[in-house]
Amino acid sequence: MRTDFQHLLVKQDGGVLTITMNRPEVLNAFNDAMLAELTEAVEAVAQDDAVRCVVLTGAGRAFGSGQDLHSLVEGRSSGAVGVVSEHLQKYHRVVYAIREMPKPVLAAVRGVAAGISCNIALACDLRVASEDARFIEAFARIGLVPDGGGGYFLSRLVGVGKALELSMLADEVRGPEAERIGLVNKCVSLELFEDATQALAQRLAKGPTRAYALIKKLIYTSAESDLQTSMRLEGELQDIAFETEDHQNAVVAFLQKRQPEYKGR
Ligand code: T3D
Repeated sequence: MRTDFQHLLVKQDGGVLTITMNRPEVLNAFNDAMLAELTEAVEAVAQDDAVRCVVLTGAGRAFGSGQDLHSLVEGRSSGAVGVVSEHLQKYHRVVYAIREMPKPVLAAVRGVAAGISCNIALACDLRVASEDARFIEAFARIGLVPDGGGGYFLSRLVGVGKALELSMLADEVRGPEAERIGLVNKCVSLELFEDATQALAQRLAKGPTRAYALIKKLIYTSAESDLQTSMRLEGELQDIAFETEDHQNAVVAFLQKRQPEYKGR
């Protein structure tokens, strides 16, 4: 995949590809160009077998501040933004690409994650936050509803009651509270943030990647289905997992009392 983006920094370290949204002067707010680049990068990395974990983060003091409100106003006055639901489909494409990515996607959130940036973090499979992280469903502050899948992700992560509270009051949730209510998987101090993120990402990148893709499918599908449907799917996916090199080698490694080395195959 190309790496010469205008508003993204892309760096690969072993099996981990880190995509950094890079408009720090506006706290990494999304303009159309950054959104198009993020879509391109996320879709491209899905096809790259050398990448076995993706980290999504923001440059500077924030993860992201949502839709760029300057662009929104300009788009409105020029007529470029017409029906907003059509514009939202561009965001939905990124959300789907993250969810369908056949490898783990980790959001690394320091500072503010507001509006649709917050919900893109929630679309990721796992989240690490720093203690100074501030999750804000900022939409109601400007008279909007949560978009980018917010209505879906929030209630599943924190329950309907809390989802309503966060969406209506649009108060910020700091890193430690986000961990307590299940909005993030792990909250660490700012000093440990980079190391903790990379350690988790490298661990995932050295894991059984094909099983991880199947696990994503099982867990996300099961959240929408009954037990019978889930267990039917579990059988189909286990048939696939059973044939992978990683599974077969891991069983041999166990019997030989050594650690397995997963190849992602
Ligand atoms: O068309 C569609 O697709 C509609 C979809 C909408 C989806 C959405 O995401 S709606 C929500 C949009 N986002 C917001 O409403 C958040 C707006 N920003 C803020 O409320 C605050 O900036 C924050 C709470 C995020 C952070 O506050 P703070 O005090 O840490 O920073 P700040 O000083 O407000 O911001 C720093 C700079 O970033 C500042 O610029 P300046 O004054 O230094 O030149 C500020 O204007 C700029 N900035 C922050 N957020 C945005 C932004 N510029 C453009 N768009 C932003 N969203």
